[in-house]
Amino acid sequence: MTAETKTIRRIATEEAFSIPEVSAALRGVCHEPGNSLDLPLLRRIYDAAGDKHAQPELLTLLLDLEETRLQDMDANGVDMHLLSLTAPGVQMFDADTACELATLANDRLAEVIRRHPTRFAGLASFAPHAPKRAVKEMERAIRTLKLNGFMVNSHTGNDYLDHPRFFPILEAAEALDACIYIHPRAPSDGLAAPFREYGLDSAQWGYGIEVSTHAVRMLVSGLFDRFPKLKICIGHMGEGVHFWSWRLDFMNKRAQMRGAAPKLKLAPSEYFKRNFVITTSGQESHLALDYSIKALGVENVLWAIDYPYQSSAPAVAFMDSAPVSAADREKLYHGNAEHVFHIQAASARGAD
Ligand code: 1DF
Ligand code: MN
Repeated sequence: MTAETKTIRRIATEEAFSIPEVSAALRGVCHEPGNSLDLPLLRRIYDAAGDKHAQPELLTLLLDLEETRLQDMDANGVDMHLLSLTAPGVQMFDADTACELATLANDRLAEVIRRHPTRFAGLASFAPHAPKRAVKEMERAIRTLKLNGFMVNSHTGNDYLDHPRFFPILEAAEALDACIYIHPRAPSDGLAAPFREYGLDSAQWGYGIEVSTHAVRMLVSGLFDRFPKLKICIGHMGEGVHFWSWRLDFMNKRAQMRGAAPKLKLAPSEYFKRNFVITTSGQESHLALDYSIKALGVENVLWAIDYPYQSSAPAVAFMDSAPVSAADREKLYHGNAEHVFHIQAASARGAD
């Protein structure tokens, strides 16, 4: 660390946790019949006895909030984790179980934040497949629990957020001025076939294709004309979406002209700049960071680790050594997160 980076406030924005009740329910999902592409990863984490590539240590780290995690944060100069219930959240449970477990996870999240208000903030979960109850929980999470936004793990029952059944959720997020973080899960059933080999199901490739497809569906669907103030966050340096900006805009115009896509007020890339922010979770490339800042503006890029799936030290080293100005590093490390997720600025809080 240099003198510049030693005292900088670091807020990591895609940091995963779980609670025993959700973890037990996910173990149950591992034993259900079906061919969901989320199962290989779930089995490695939650059904360790049945998998020769098991990673049970991940579960220990996910369930821990106040011991190893705080030590890891202290050791690496990480001030705050913006916590979220790890993927796939509650979205693989039946609607009743999903509502119940989302409420429980949000309550636990609010409790740990109350105990450590300078170390943790949190994104609330809800059950997208029960939109009416989801809206109630969203309102409770922001107004009563004072959480900082929402986490949705991509598709729900193979539907994406451009599906009108989810509009009440988007309307609520916009009205609450609360950002929805769209985190990956494995590609939906219709997208899954080519991802079943070579370990492509999850973070290597499938996660990015799933979320970039989700984001593009939202961008070209017209929903940002309906919900112009809706804020969406995606990780992994924007899942590659802005690399395609020129071609997406050009080809979307053609699709509009032949009547295949709805007419939009703005080009897809303009909605991406206006309505999305991205994080650096698990994508520690200075080249990709530089491109992202140039394409989207530094205000739209937030730092993340993706703990415990990625290690803190290299994520900190990546951002400490990024070739950006001191002012931009402050934005990337905490200023943008404070703004987007309504996290109190350290200066407003006083020294501690
Ligand atoms: C992995 C990666 C797992 C990410 C995650 O949650 C996750 C992984 C289950 O590498 O197994 O959130 N990620 O965001 O890249
Ligand atoms: Mn993640």
